[in-house]
Amino acid sequence: MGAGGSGVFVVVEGPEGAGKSTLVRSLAARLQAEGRPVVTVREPGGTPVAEAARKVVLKFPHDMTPAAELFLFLTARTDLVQRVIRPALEAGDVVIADRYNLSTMAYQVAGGGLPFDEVEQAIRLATGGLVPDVTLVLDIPVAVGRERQRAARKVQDRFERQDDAFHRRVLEAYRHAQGPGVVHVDATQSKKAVLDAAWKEVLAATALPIRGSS
Ligand code: T5A
Repeated sequence: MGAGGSGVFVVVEGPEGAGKSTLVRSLAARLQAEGRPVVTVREPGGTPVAEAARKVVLKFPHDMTPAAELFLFLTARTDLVQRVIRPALEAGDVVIADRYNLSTMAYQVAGGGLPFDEVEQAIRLATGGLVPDVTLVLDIPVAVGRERQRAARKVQDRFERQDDAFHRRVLEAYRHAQGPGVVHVDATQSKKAVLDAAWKEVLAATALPIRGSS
């Protein structure tokens, strides 16, 4: 188990349009069907403070420095961790987060050019060192993910309007991500195949005591 108590902390990561929200919903449904209490969150967001920070960082109509973005994302994260994620983990729930620390490393460090070590320290301060048990990194070419967003008629935020070079740096950062609990999943597969691959990893990495999983 991670640093958060007796629960299990699962994070879904990846570039734009990779299918993160879709996978979070389907993983939660499968866990709930197994009788497991689940809390889902999305970053940035999930508390009044975090939603306020989300509105500014995603919708502000003018330029913002990567450092200003960083602190808005971390304002959101620290409140979400303290008010929602830690209490849920302490209660023994499975928490599934749509984005977390790796997004900051991909977008603000690889994309925006902020220094890795200092951002890592700032993240540690914001989260109290809470790290996921499993991080599912969805892999998809930039063009395919953006086409999925277009097809879903998603209104673009400040990051989605960045150029292809920015999004390629983000993708490369995700592709190089490694460490305890980090698993890469081919997100160009069907939704069911992505869910099945993710489910196997969640079970293997956390040894969830779920019926029919042995
Ligand atoms: N950000 C965030 C930072 O810069 N730093 C940070 O620290 C954090 C936390 C958040 C933005 O903030 C940035 C990154 C982001 O730019 P957001 O609005 O929360 O933005 O949106 P995203 O996380 O980018 O989510 P998207 O909705 O764009 O993408 P998802 O969630 O990956 O994709 P999803 O599930 O909505 O699916 C998109 C479409 O594809 C279809 C779905 O049905 C949907 O239509 N789809 C599939 N189609 C075919 N095959 C599959 N396997 C499919 N899976 C999904």
